[in-house]
Amino acid sequence: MKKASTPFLSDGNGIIIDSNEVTNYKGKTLVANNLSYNNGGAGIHEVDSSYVDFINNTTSNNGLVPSENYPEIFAVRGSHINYYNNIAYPNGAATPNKAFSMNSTTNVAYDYNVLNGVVDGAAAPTPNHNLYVNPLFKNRAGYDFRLDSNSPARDSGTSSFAQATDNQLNARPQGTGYDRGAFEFVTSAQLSRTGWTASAFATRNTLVPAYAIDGSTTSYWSSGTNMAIGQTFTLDLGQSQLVGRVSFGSDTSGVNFPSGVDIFVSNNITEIGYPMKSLKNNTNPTIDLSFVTRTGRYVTFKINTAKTAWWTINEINLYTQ
Ligand SMILES: [Ca+2]
Repeated sequence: MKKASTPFLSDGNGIIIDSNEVTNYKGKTLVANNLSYNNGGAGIHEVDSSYVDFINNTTSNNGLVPSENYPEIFAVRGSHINYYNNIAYPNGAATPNKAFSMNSTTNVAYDYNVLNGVVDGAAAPTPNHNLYVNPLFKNRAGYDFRLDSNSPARDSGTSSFAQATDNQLNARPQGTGYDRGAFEFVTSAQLSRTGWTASAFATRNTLVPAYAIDGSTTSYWSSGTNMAIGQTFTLDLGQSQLVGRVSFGSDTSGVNFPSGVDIFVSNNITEIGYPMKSLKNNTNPTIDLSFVTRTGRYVTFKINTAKTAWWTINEINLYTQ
């Protein structure tokens, strides 16, 4: 952004807690489980504020305004501030490449963070559990800031200030401990079909929705009508579970599969939110889609492209990721 005092590009922070001391706010502030990336200013910025906890945030690729060289996490004045379990990974364009910068603050505690860049103005805590290494995101260039299976942030966070859920409202901790960063690592596993029920907008004679979840790829559900936008097929998993990958095939016709389908994971069968994945221009009878793992009881498949063919599903497989 531009402002009167600096009539050029400046600032533009992803998250800023600004001047709560000035406004006399006396309560606590929690900033947790956020992903902040590709901002001109800092990923997370605190100015003239007190009693703020920054927990389990991931900040990366920020400080993009060349003249400003903002760090990923920037603490300026203020007091009684905690930084725990965060990941800060500068974009590489700034000089120096600052992960964490602090000036004129008092009573600031920071530990158990992954700080993959310069730290200035902040004495290292004693003992020091910060890691000064690459956090190993799943795909940083592709903006997938979940943790790679080899990430040093896995299970290495502190349970102090621990959050019960992560950025996707998945339960923490998974594995042997709390992770650092916004996304708790989810181990890949296939979900059991026990307790599942299926329903569909329409059914062809005896080719019922249950055939899509009976464990056999030869039996299938069929709509018996051409595919039109908005048609749905819904799985009720019986209870909330982690879902991050969906695969399903069709009958043997070679045509009775969606050209386009949206996948939703939700805990409310009617308020299904935004799609976790939106497939279009599909020509493959076998569909396999991965997305950020979400906790939900209902998996909804919704046609997003009309097609002159029946909709069939021979067998649905779900995975945690
Ligand atoms: Ca089947």
